[in-house]
Amino acid sequence: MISEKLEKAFNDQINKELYSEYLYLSMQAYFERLNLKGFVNWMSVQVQEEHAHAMGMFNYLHERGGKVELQAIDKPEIDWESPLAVFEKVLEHEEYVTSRINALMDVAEEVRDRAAISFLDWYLKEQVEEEANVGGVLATLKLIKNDANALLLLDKDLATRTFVAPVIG
Ligand code: OFO
Repeated sequence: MISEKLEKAFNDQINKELYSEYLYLSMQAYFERLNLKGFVNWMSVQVQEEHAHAMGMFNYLHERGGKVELQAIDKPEIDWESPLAVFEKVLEHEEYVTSRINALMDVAEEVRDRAAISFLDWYLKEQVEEEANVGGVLATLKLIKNDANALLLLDKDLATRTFVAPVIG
């Protein structure tokens, strides 16, 4: 059985993951408006990943005999200045999520829940990957600046990203 304190921390993180899904869905809509279909694809994969992250914790709480308590999801931003501004926001958001996963790990350590610590290890590794992935796109966007042709080339590249359902835990 999971402790109440850790259960609450997991529920808070489920909300953060669902908010991430919502934020990236809003970014997907932004790229639809710009007709950048590769960026749309990249975001749609991101949306699915965030949903999988939330569901990983949702299922884990049940597995541990905990109670899932869904919370209200904040309204995400809907407009950005440029694709570069979007990816700056994505990186900032992922760094925030990493800090929240670390805080969740702190609670698991505090209540000495070794099973949860081992489960959360997957999320820590995933965050390293996510930040690197986003950082790569951001670096390219910084090089591109206002070059429309280069932006369309990147769009082509982002169209190749595919969603692979993660095996969590
Ligand atoms: Fe769930 O990793 Fe992004 O936010």
